[in-house]
Amino acid sequence: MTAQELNSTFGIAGVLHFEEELSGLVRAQITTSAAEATIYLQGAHLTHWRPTGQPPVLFTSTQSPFEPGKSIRGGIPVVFPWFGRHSGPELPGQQYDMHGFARIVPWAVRSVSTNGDEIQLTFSLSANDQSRALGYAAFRLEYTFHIGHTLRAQFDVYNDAAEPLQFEEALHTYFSIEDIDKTTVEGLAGAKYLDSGDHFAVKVQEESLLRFVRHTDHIYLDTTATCIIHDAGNNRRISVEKSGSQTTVVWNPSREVAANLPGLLPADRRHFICVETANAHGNRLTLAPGAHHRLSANITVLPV
Ligand code: TA6
Repeated sequence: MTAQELNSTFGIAGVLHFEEELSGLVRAQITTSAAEATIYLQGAHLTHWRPTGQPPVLFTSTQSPFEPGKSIRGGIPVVFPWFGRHSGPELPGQQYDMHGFARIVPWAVRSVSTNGDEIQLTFSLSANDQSRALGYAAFRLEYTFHIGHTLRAQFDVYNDAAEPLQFEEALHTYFSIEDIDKTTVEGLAGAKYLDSGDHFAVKVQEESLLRFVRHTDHIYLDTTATCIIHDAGNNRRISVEKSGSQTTVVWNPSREVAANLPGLLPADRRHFICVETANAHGNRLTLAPGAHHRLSANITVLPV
């Protein structure tokens, strides 16, 4: 659907408006008394959420590409059906992009509804020629954002195939923080993790507060805990409460790594951390034919 068609089907005067950028990407702009938000149809990618009275909660890079087929750097990229590099058998002649294809293809808007000062938008993506060529023939995704004082992202995977569906998934959320040196993450004490920056060595988080004193790319397994980001520079805490998720990924690149990442200024690393609600590596999921799985994250800003 074009932005014009989306506006006539789903638009709400003063609250929800769709617009097309020069690149051809279409985005939804949302403004309610509780919050404002922006969602691109490509990847059903939420790039901005700000509860009223707060600075933005998500980081999106000023250097990010906003172009068809390119991943946006920031917000909540959705990772499906593989996390990181593709690890299974690959079909000849196909390109297996980092973190899967769902974040770089256009999704459809399925429904919009309001409830008090909260608005809900549901997006969908089904198997198509492109996914079939990669070996993913019969799945359905439904992704709902509940946008209000709290942000709830709900990601549903349905297996419509006669075969089991194996996949990884993540809401690869980039949080905006004032200063990485003043930021800690609580909630992962005692959890086992794979250290991606150290050849995926298996380690255990000893400290109750994770500090960012070196390159951090940790894949915590078998954890369902709520994480609290202490964003001391902004005088706030951000709670990430999750369900249907056994993996939490925490990522903040070193200056050297950040300098080589596309769509990012080296100095940006001071102003974001990713705390990702996921099922990856040893927590990858297998859905029986006809089965369904829901992953969700509730993000709330709390006072110090
Ligand atoms: O989730 C952490 C991670 O897998 C890192 O290893 C890092 O590469 C990051 O995701 C970003 O990936 P991207 O493909 O978006 O550059």
